[in-house]
Amino acid sequence: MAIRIPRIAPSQITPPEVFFNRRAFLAGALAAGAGGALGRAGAAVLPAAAGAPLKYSYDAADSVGALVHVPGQDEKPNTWEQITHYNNYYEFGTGKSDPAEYAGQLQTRPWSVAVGGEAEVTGSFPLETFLKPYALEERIYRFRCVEAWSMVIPWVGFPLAQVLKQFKPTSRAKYVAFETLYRPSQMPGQRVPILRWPYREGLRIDEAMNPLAFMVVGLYGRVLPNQDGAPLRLIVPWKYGFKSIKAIVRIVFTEQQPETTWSEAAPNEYGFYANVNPHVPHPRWSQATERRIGASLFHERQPTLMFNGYAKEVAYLYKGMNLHEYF
Ligand SMILES: Nc1nc2c(c(=O)[nH]1)N[C@H]1C(S)=C(S)[C@@H](COP(=O)(O)O)O[C@H]1N2
Ligand SMILES: [Mo]
Repeated sequence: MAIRIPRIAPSQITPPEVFFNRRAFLAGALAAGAGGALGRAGAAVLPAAAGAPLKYSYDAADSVGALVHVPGQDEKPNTWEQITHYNNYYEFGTGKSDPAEYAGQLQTRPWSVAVGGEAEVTGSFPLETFLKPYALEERIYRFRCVEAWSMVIPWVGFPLAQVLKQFKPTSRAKYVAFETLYRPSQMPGQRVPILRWPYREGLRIDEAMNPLAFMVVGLYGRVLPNQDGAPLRLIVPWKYGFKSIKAIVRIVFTEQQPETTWSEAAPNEYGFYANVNPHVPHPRWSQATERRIGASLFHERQPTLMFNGYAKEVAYLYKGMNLHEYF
């Protein structure tokens, strides 16, 4: 397995408590405002380079870590505005602008993460305790929704593999399952049975151990906005976006493949694997091309890349599997 993620110097890595303190003023601003204030607060503190070509660096005081070189980093990242105002987050409605409008009401502190199942270490942990062991880095990844739109997003977080090292799944664990918060009082979409709540997702353990699988707490060097899955979400860049579950409160190691929300809702349309694959059409549309959010009208669609461009890094996981069957 060839993973092109160079080591980053410890000096370039920010411990989570420093990251959150440095940005406490922003968190305060976000907490104080309603959903509508989110975009304004975010815009006010955005680095000037937001949306600029990828090879910029944050100013030293604001740096959250090295720019980690992964495929996709040659592409221009989407703007803060695009990433925070074109979202899928059905807990806040099914419209693309609903999350930006309504997710501000979700209280992300206090927050705790429960870890259970087939692991040596289990329990319920305040978010601060859960995050403590991990150094934060920035990863600029392509992001591809099953609906055939895409973005390039500079996330801040830490490899999921480090979480597995921390909690030590036993040899019986073959999968890791994730669950989103269930709080209909602050997540109005959960008062409507459009999906079976809470939102659930999962990966095979070897997928979770792949260095590209990423736990996210930030965006553009800032605390993750609620509409993008604060305070903690998963990003699996070679899979369709619905695998990248938001607002995680539970992580369970299992022997059996876990039930996942979208594959349960429409098993013929959304599989457990959900690897980005131009050769496997969705039953209702082709996946051969994608629409990059913000692209010029003259370049409306671009070819979908196998495993979203991360084939070198992840293809070994699916050797011998028929990806038409395990879609
Ligand atoms: N809990 C939860 N997680 C979720 C979703 C959701 O509705 N609820 N939508 C998924 C889908 S379909 C996509 S494309 C991505 C969108 O992430 P973004 O809004 O940060 O771009 O989140 C995924 N994670
Ligand atoms: Mo999606």
